[in-house]
Amino acid sequence: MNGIGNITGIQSLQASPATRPARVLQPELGPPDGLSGSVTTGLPGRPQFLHQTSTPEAPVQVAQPEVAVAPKEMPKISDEQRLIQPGAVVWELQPGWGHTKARTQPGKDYPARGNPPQNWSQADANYKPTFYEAPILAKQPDWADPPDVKEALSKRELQSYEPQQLQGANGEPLNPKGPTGICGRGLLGKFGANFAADPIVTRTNPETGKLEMIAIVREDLHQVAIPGGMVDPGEKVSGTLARELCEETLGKEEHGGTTMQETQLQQMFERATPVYRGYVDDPRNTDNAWMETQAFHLHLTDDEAKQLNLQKGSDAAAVSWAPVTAESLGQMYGSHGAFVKQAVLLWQKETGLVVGQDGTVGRSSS
Ligand code: RP5
Repeated sequence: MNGIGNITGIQSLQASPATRPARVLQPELGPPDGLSGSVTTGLPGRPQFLHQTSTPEAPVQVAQPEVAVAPKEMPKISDEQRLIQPGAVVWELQPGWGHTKARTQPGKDYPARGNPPQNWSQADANYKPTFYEAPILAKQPDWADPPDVKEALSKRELQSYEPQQLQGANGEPLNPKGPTGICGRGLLGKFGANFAADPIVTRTNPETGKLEMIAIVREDLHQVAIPGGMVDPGEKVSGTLARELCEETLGKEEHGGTTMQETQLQQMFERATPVYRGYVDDPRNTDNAWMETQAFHLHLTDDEAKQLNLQKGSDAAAVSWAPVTAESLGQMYGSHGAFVKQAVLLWQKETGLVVGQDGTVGRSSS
């Protein structure tokens, strides 16, 4: 197995079929940390970030194109050998796509998903999703809503990056991408969107000349993933990105105070490239609770990368610099392969470099 897959070796809600459109609420989330100016415009295939309501906290940082640390002789990469074909759009990130795993893969300890209909308009009286909420939710942890949906939504507004927001007859939020075969919240604490952030950190390996990313093997389903995590209340997204990277890949104890390295990483994430914001095709998603994320890309110089001493931390069975290859992208958790593809697409445009199917960084031969 090539690429990221190698790191495994190192170490009661019933969704009502009668849906009605919910109020479209403008989330307060806004763009993170002064990055909004570079989010919406320009490049083909770049997702439009909806509901941009807040004002950036800092002036927009225009990322300078980074020249990758390249081997002396850069290989020529033909169009056929490219990881992403010229003019490609990351289809998985377009509206209507990216809802496969949430319909077919059960999360850890979840019941089987059955055979959910394709969309809500096909979810008639015959659609009977299985109710599942993880036992931990009965203990009402502080990161979760109260079990009664009406009580939960009387305390907060529903927020989402997705343009379509639906609610069932009892006010329960309905998955914006369609039915999943499971109702209730599953393992997710909040009704509706549960917000995460995903740091895509890459380098060009000076010895192999290949593009690599920091990848973990998740503890739950043992799939290769971006070391992302949930956004804490009131936390800046750059803070989440740095904290999760430290907790999952640099051996920092969960919520163990802010280290110097975390502060430096947070500053670095303030110049990161926004890659995606919206629904994640996560195996934990249900009809009434789902993951949404903001993914950012940071390409490190060799010196910067050397300063990171990768050690597996919370939620990670393994961590490694792993080559970004066509094969490894297809094996990643949730929509993570599509996020990394989008990051590579943008990075190529920014640097003029080309990434091959085996991760080799080079120049276009055309
Ligand atoms: C995914 O779940 C997100 O993309 C993010 O990577 C992750 C956050 O959940 P935990 O890793 O905290 O479980 O949907």
